[in-house]
Amino acid sequence: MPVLDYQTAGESHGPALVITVTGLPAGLDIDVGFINGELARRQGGYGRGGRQRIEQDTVEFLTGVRRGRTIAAPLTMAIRNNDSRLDDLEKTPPVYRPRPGHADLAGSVKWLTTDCRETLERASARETASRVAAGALARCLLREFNMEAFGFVRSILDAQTGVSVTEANWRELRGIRDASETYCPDEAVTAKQCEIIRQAKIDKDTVGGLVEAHVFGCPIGLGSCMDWTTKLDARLAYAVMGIQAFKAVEIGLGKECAFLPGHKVHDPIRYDAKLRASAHLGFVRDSNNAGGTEGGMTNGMPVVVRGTMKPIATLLRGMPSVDLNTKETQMSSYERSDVCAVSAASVVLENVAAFEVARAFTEKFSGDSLTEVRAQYDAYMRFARMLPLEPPVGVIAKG
Ligand code: EPS
Repeated sequence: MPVLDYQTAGESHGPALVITVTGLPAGLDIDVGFINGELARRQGGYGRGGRQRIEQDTVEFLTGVRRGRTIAAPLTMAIRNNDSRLDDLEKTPPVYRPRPGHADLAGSVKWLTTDCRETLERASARETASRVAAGALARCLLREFNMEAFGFVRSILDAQTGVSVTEANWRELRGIRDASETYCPDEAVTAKQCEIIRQAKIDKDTVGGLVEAHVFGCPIGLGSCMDWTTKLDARLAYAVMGIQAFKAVEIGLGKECAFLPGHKVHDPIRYDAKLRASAHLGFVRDSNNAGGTEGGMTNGMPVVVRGTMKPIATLLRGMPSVDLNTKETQMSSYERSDVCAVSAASVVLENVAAFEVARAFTEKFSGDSLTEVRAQYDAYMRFARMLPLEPPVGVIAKG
């Protein structure tokens, strides 16, 4: 049985983006409206460039679906590019002056060309539409088991919200986020972020920021400490660092752990029998500095991941660079781009993080059909609630 995985293909200005997803069980209802909604959100956010007015990203299912449900076959989705002109030399000319911060220089040398377009078409953040589609599809499975993801913008440049997200308030915050032009669940900070982006546009510059995602309802024990490649936090870090323009990733308290002693970092455990029906089985924490993972496994608290997006490398003012053909000093090339894509990146983070949780979920609860996955999930939760299954260590069985 294939494991849950995905691959993306397609150039920024080619005919389409194509996504292959393998390892979903049969019998899963696909919520196309939800996937398209996430694609539309990725296209939005204050500070986006002209491309998003041309595109209307929607997903088309090419394989692996019958009557709106998975059939366990490799599933392929396509997102057509309206701005498709890859071979048109006039509209898509070669680029010889690499942008510092972009893949242009390293890719051109790597593939032995001086035309940066050969690299940039694939390095472009347009590819993130594919990753959103894959993540949103995987969320159809997570939602069957009451797992939900919520992503938002924490900061743009120095305009940062201190809002704290909990299981109790995230739906309300989602409403505020959806009304925010920058996808920040804080009205006052949204206004500051818009002002920063407006100024960056005037300065012909770009700005980055912090984005955050929370995944709620994860049962204890997704991921594993037995092998470093199966640690969920490691997988999340890999997935997040794979998003275009990301330079750092943090789980929970993240790098702040370095500045605090143990008793202020680790989340005390208590048991509340009234809550044993929930995903955390009644093992409650009043703080979540661990970001929902300990030993690379979910601990019943929400999974919290934060990513740092650098400012986009395409600056209207240019950056000092060289012409790869003549080696003369030149300013870097400008292509239509965004002043700020942090809002879009929050949608990408939310969906790639959800995919990694779904991957770990299907590793623990594998099955050819959704019915079998559900049976496994229910059996595990039943056993976990029955603990201890054997006499606890130190207790000698009578007789
Ligand atoms: C993007 C599409 C791209 C850029 C941007 C994001 O389209 P185009 O290059 O045709 O304007 O707007 O890509 C980059 C930031 C980049 O570095 O390439 C998108 O769909 O998100």
